[in-house]
Amino acid sequence: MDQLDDILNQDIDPTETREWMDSLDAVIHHDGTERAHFLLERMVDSTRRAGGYLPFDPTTEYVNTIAPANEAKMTGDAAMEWRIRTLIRWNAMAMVVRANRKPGELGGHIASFASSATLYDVGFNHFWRAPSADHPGDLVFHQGHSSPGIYARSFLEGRLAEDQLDLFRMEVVGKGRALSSYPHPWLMPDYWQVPTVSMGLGPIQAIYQAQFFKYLEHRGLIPKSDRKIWCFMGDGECDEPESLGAISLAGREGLDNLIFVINCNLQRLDGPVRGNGKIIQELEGSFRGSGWNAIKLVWGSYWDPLLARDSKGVLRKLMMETVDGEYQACKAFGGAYTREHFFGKYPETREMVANLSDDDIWRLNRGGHDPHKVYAAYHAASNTKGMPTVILAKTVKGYGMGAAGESQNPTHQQKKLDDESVRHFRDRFQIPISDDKLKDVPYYHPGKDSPEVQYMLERRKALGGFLPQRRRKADAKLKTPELAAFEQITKGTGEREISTTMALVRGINLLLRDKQLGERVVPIVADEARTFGMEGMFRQIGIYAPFGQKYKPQDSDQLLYYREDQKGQVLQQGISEAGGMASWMAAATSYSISNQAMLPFFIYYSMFGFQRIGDLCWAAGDMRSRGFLVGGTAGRTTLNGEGLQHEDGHSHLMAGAIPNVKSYDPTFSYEVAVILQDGVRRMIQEQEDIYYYITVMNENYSHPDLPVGSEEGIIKGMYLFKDGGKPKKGEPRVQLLGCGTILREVIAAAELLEKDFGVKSDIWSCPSFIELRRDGFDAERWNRLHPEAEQRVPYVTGLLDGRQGPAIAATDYVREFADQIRAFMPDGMRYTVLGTDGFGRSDTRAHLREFFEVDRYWIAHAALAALAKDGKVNAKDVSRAIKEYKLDQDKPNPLTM
Ligand SMILES: Cc1ncc(C[n+]2csc(CCOP(=O)(O)OP(=O)(O)O)c2C)c(N)n1
Ligand SMILES: [Mg+2]
Repeated sequence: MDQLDDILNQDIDPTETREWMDSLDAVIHHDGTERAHFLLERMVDSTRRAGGYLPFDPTTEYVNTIAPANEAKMTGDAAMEWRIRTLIRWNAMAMVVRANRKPGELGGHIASFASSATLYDVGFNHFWRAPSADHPGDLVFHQGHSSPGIYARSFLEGRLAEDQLDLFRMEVVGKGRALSSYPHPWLMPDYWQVPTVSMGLGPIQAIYQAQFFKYLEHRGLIPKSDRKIWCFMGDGECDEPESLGAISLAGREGLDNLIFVINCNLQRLDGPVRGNGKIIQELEGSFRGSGWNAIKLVWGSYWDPLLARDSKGVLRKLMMETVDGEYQACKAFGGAYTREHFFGKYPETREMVANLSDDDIWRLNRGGHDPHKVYAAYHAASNTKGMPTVILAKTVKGYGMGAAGESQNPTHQQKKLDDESVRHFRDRFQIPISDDKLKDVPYYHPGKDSPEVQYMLERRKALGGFLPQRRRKADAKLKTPELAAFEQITKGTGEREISTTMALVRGINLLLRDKQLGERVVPIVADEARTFGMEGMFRQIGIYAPFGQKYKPQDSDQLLYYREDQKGQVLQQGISEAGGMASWMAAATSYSISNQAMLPFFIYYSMFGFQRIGDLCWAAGDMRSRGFLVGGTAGRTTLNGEGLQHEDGHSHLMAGAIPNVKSYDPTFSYEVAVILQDGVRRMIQEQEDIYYYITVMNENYSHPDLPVGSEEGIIKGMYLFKDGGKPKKGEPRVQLLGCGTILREVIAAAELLEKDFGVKSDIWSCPSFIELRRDGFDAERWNRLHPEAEQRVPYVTGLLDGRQGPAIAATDYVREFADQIRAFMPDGMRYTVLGTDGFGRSDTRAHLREFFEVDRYWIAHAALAALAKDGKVNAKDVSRAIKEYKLDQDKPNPLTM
């Protein structure tokens, strides 16, 4: 039997084949495998040139990529590291089991870290550098639900105290000492750097972080270094579109600072990842096809002698034929089962293990549990040049959990080990805890002077310090320009009509000219620069291209040609909002990760932001990102022709759900300027952990001057745009509120009301209903808690108090948006809200505003209806408005259309 049997059986000339094979063997013997590879590639080339079709096969045999002879030898004390790892395993398990013996359903995971402990340990002991005077530090993305293992290490290192382990997942009572369920920089700002537990967000972020490191280096903002990004993820997690969605970018840009470690324990939450296939092979193909160096780490050292004896390739054939569901069963059912069902398939393989006991067969380990093999893979990955590396490490889910979970389908949910399972775990890892203490599952710390702890500390010292650790603020103190520097956009435009998008782009251009901040501005687009009038930046500051521009751009004879440059400043991320967002997050956290504060602007179609990539936006808040998201062409009726999928009427509600996002919908150029300047001041100068969402529109109109003294109101979310004057006694009066382009309809409605009905209005511009709501509820809450103190007045209430109602608000967003301030209307002031509830559609702006009932006529009508309810005008006046303004009384509710 020969591995080549199948092929040879179809062989028309076996003697000739044998001669070729012998020649190849001779080449391998004399000149090595690289030479053999070279010759084979030449032959493939020649065959292709002769017209042969030779498709690329992206997968290799189901064995380790690194042959034993080529493995870098692990430094350090392997026995000591095994001891340390057992202690980490124990404490990680204990933390979860103890949490789940308390009342409260706290949850937690044991099985995932059990499968990846060796993968982490080898990194911590030998590869991952902390930031220090000599090195900027590596960035490690941990699998979110492996956090107990990371805490357990910190506990042994003396960074976390025992009481803190008992506060795992008890963050309310823990008051800052507790340990968060998963990596959350918001909750543990000195510890975790990246939120990873929403599956897929770690990998996509890691890719764009790696790109951003190179960007900073190419632009000369940080020195070139060998720092790396290590991203751990699960094999099940790879099914998230974000996990593999950007890997081709990493291959294309040759991100050799990036290493993915995929923990292939063959299981996800419910069961096998690829029961009927092989996840490692599948991933190898995807990554190699995308230009990655794929290192398979399938088998541990105990397999080496068997594979060395596999001269006919039968074992390899068997390994390839066996599917993951069967591999899982082997680990679940043990040595005898494996002998029978795996090795027993062929006489040659059955014979191979004839003199191994069932226990020996059980001990045949997987690559991800063999520190020597892991070390060799990490060493190769760290030294790979010109391409990113993925390590596909085969492991056992629930390793060491025995009957309670090892390779069991439900193991992912196993968090309450019984006494017997705890005893098994102790015995398996030889933890020095006596039987009588076992029932409490106590933590075990060998003492700070123990050889184990000393070894750990020495290793971390050699690598620059503890990990994980997070920097809260950048060192450099940066000053932001005063508002006066934005005069170009605080001044009115006179007759000239521009959009708020243009105003914002001008604002960014002004920042680009700032001596300190100019180089820190990072404009990011997802193939929409022209949509937002930013193509001027192409020429001016260039588009980042890691290998420069290798072609003559088609428009090179134009002033504003498509200029790509290694030092380019614009990040053009192509049609990928998730990519643009991940890229923005890298820039927005650079103050922490690289001690370099940057000022990123990601500008996109507002509909494709919070709605499409909302989970990244949430993670960005967690991660304390600082920067501007700009929802371009916003508003349900303002982006008119594009129709239902493009017209955004709700992104502010989503932005408003993220606690540290400030969101604004400005109408006028000067509002954009004030918000921009204040945002830059708070994020760059004050280093506050907030980020901004600003919607800007593509509707052109003229803009007035910044009204004196309105800055504070703009930032707080509301200011008096036009005072109707002191009302005469008995004279009806309305308070009109609005934002975005619909504020202009509000202003026009005020004119109609006065001209046609003699009703005067006070007009309020409300750039942030979100900020108003937050302020109002904060005051309300405080008042409830301090019933006898002088009561605070919500900002909105204070502004409207003493004015004559009713109040009417209209915006280009769903009614809920402006409705957020209803609770803070002064007592007795009626509040009517108009908005764009319902699916958008394409038509002219005027038609859409009529359809959604937010144009000047509908606003004026709503004001009269409210006045009638208050008894200030007659119902007949309302009817007259309906008639004169030609409002269709029988029009169906746009929500239903
Ligand atoms: C977006 C998202 N969906 C679902 C989950 C819930 N979840 C947490 S872990 C997990 C299974 C993970 O399997 P795998 O990636 O193979 O990791 P393993 O635990 O096996 O190492 C799931 C579904 C999540 N955290 N994020
Ligand atoms: Mg898995």
